[in-house]
Amino acid sequence: KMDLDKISKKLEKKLKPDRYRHTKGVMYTAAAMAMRYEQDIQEAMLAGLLHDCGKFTSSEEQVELCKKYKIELSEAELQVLPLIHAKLGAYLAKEKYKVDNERVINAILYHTTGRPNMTMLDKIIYLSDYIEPGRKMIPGLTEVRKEAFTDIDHAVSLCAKNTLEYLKWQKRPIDPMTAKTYEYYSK
Ligand code: DGI
Ligand code: FE
Ligand code: FE
Ligand code: FE
Repeated sequence: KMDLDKISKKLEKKLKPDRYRHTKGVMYTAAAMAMRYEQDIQEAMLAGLLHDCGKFTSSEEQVELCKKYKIELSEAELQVLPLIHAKLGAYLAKEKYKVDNERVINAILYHTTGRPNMTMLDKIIYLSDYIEPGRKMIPGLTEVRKEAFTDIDHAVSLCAKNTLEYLKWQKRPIDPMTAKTYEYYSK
């Protein structure tokens, strides 16, 4: 079993400096949210630390790695390459970083699209990814940051709404899971 320090050192070698900085930002934000919502702090930090471990290489190579490891990709994922790192990351966390905690694996798996009826850890990672201190300022971020520590479900709904609006504006294809997350949390 690897501890946070050991995984952190591995990731520092694997990830680009900006991605590594973001990863640490998500890890500490997840720790703060775990404190606020009385969740396991170590577990939140582990999920935060590993959430983007699939992003150590290009999308094209991520697709190749999924083939190699026999990770099945949906039609949507093959069309929307930025989604793949979540699935690849969940696999790597389990197989390469020896995480045997299913809650952590799921939080990594759903950190990009979210999902309906998320666990507390899913929400913490989904939101920490969006609000960590190093994220560049975008409209609505201040409100999500505040709501993340006030009303977590409302924060998820705001985050999903912002993401969906941004994707529509960019005319990018929308993964059904991204849409379902918004639908579920906007009610
Ligand atoms: O890996 P990060 O950059 O830290 O963040 P992330 O894993 O949340 O992925 C970010 C990108 O994924 C962001 O630009 C929004 C995008 N995304 C999320 N859901 C969808 C999506 N992109 C498309 N095209 N379709 C989606 O449904
Ligand atoms: Fe990510
Ligand atoms: Fe995200
Ligand atoms: Fe991230």
